[in-house]
Amino acid sequence: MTDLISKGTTTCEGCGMELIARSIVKVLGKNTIILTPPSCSAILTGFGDQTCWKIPSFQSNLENIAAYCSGISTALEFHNRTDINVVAFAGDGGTVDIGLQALSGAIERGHRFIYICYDNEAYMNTGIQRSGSTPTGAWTTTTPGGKKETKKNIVEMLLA
Ligand SMILES: Cc1ncc(C[n+]2csc(CCOP(=O)(O)OP(=O)(O)O)c2C)c(N)n1
Ligand SMILES: [Mg+2]
Repeated sequence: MTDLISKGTTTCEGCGMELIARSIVKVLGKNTIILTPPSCSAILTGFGDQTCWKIPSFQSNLENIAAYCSGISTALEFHNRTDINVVAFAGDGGTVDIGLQALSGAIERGHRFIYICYDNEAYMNTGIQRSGSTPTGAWTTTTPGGKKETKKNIVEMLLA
């Protein structure tokens, strides 16, 4: 089976996000459009004309990956292309905090796309700041004495 992410990416050694990404595209295959927001996953999408993906990819803003996916899936539906997977591949900060409004809107409207949140429980790409998904007690650079609040239950929120 062809690897749909090139070798020699610049993610950190042993990065779990990269392994998840490799598994996703292995399962979904090349009929997939993948979007990433600013996050560690954006390293795979790359800069300018350089990318690690061997499938169409797009870099959204941190606030709006679900809005981009809504638009792309609606356009594909218009052209009767139900054979193409649209995938959002976002971190916890881009999902439970900054991208939550767009995700809530997309779910409420019922768009057809796959949303995958790799939850590494902090804003890692910018230097381990606390997110809504950081568990209680966890150290981050912005919670040096441990986080006081609880981890947001995003699944329950979206079910509601
Ligand atoms: C509106 C906005 N605020 C802040 C940033 C800066 N920023 C870029 S990546 C990032 C961290 C995202 O964290 P997460 O979604 O958890 O992904 P991870 O870095 O952990 O992979 C932040 C805060 C941004 N790009 N846009
Ligand atoms: Mg994160």
